[in-house]
Amino acid sequence: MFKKILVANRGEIAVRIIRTCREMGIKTVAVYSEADREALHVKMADEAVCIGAPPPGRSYLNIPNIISAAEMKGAEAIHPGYGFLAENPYFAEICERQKITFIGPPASAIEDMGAKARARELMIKAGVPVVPGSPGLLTREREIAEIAEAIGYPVIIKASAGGGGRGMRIALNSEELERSVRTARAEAEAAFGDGGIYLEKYLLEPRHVEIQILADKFGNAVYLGERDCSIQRRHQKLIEETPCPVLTQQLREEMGATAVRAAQAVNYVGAGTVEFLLDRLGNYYFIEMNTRIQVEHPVTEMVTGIDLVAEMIKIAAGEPLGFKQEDIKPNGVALECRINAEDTNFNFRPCPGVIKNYLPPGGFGVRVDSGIYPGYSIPPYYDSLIAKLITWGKNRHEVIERMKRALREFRIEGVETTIPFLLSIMENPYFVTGSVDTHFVQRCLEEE
Ligand code: MV4
Repeated sequence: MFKKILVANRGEIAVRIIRTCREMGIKTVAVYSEADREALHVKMADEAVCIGAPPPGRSYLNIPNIISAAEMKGAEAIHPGYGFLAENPYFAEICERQKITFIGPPASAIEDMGAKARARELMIKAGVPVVPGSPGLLTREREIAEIAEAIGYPVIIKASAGGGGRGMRIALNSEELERSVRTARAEAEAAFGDGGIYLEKYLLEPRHVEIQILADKFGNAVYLGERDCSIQRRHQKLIEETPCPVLTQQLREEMGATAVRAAQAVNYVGAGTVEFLLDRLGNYYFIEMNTRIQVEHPVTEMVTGIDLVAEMIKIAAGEPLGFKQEDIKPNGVALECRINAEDTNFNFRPCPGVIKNYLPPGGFGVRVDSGIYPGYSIPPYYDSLIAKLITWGKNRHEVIERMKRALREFRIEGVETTIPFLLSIMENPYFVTGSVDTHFVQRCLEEE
């Protein structure tokens, strides 16, 4: 097992990783930008190294500085968390070249899944259901119209280099198609330096259901149930839950086996998430795979009792999975609310500032993952997630009542937060009955 790990991230996920390392007897090295000298992850790690100026490109994305910090401190492995360098195949490769273990999948798997059109092709080949659309990248203009005609409108044009909702365009009919394709290409080129696009049928009101998987270096792979992440706003998830309230046990097992097949098709190793869209008829379609630990991983931990960060570390250290599919028996229901420093009255604008008072909730079935503390000043350079509130319950009713109680207990003063908005969702009748899809927030709560 590793003696020392460098955590190449900040905020709640850096704290999350440090906690598990401590439980495993592994020393930690934090890295931080000049804006994060007083950050909690810096205080909690055994050692810390400043890696540059506040803008991410000059610190948390600065590969040479991070590699140097690892070498200087003698860290044998790097955990990238999520965002920043977590899904950068070059970073994974450079780590390995410098004889530092990247705690994540092989660079080739990141690459295969990172190019979304390529991922689609590989999934089709592996027999994983995908949304009807183009086989892979779109090339000739003529063929685009033909495919759209064949699958029927509306269609969605997605950037191959995009993901998570970035670089998408919907075309409602053949008149709109040419323009949508042109804009999508231009946007993809501008945003990612890669104008590659592909096409899918645009599904109306799907649910976003994702499967957590773990795979070791010996070809063993398991799924750890699903997360329903349908409650999002502008492609930012707000609330996640497990199990998905509409999945039957049969569908769950089928999607789980499919997710494992998807992972095996790219020789996946580590923790990963296979994203599906689920329609009202119970059809499910692969859309993307996230090759990292995700923000919403705690809900899976709460029902399975498995520490996903510990599993990632053990897998990276070359240990075989310590359990089989039949050993994984999810228990109860878990919810996660993402608490952002944002002013929901002003279009969710970020609200950096000093935390004057901070009193997190507690009690049975309540977990808080956060990187803030009283007196801490939230810098303006990074994303606005300041805490994740996770609750567990025997059933959906109990977990929602517990979440409401915990949201009301939570005191964060000094900055505006999304707590009141999250509470309003917990009280929304559509949410309470589980009747939501990816357009729920826009339809029921924004009405613009
Ligand atoms: C879709 C879709 C419908 N049909 N793909 C958004 C996040 C990214 N992971 C994929 N996303 C979607 N992909 C097909 N074929 C609907 C979404 C979607 C969405 C699209 C437009 C506006 C808002 C949305 C919110 C959630 C999901």
